[in-house]
Amino acid sequence: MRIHVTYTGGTIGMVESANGLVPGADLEGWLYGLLRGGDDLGPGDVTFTQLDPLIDSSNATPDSWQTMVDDLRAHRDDADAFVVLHGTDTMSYSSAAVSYALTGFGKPIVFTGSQHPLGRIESDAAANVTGALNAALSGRAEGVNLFFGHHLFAGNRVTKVSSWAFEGFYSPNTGPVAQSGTPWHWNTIEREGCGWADPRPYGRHDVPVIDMAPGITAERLAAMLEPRPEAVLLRAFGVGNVPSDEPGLTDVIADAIRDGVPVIVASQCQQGEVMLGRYETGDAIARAGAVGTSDMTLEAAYAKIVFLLSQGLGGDELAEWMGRSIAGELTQEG
Ligand code: ASN
Repeated sequence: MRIHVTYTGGTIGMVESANGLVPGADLEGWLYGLLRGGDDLGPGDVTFTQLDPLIDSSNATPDSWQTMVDDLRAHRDDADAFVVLHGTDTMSYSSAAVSYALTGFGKPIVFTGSQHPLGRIESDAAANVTGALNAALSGRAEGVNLFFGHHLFAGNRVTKVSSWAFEGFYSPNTGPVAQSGTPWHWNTIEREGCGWADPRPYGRHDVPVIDMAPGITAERLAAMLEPRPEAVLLRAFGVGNVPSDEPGLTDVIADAIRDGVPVIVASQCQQGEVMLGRYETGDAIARAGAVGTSDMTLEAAYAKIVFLLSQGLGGDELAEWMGRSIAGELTQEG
């Protein structure tokens, strides 16, 4: 088996500086050291790209997602499986974004990173990288995945749940694809999607993510929606409820939709499903044309909106695609 590794940055390869952790460790040397003496994979089986610049993933943008997609595509024929080393902060945005852009890739891709830099004695770097390599080599992983702690997750069903725990990620609506151990335990989760042929590259788009909070006023929400964004991801309560008794608030949302802004409603609950109109508090915005994110994670929903905008979609067409699975990012009805 041949593996290609794309190193994008993140704590895994960071060192201390006067201003906190920054990229700077010899990650490539460390990785080849880790592989030396291995029975199933040796240094000669692995190719390595280091992106320039290496970043803290809090600095990632849709342009960074495209750089990853480009590197993976460029090495498509050089390897049987792919590992992307990435910072944890926005890793689940990137893994979701890559899943939409590479639906026809046909080879497994596994993202991983770590909570501690590789140089620390208690670092989780080696465990996560060897876990990701094992998943990539397993012959059972498909599509885009994320390995962290002792679990493998679908890359567009996963969210960062802890800034410190070694089990830092979870898939609240599907559970993990596999748990590492002797042997690994694999689960069957729905990963069907219609795919996307020849996607256009990711670009930057104006998509605010706005949280509802008790007491938010119509004036405040209206101000946040001016000038008009290309789409908005509204994080509402529960199954997609907003403060409908607040004078004018649902009108602000309806006005934005009338102006052609797709309003996509997510939930502040990590686990669950957006069902607009289940309550009277979500009904008015549903009737105005807002659409829910179903059981997508926030990261999968946000990356999907940016993907669809990058394909030139907008308005009702974009809203309609939010309910259709492209790469297994949501549970489809029926
Ligand atoms: N700030 C880091 C990053 O996302 C966090 C990490 O990798 N653990 O790049």
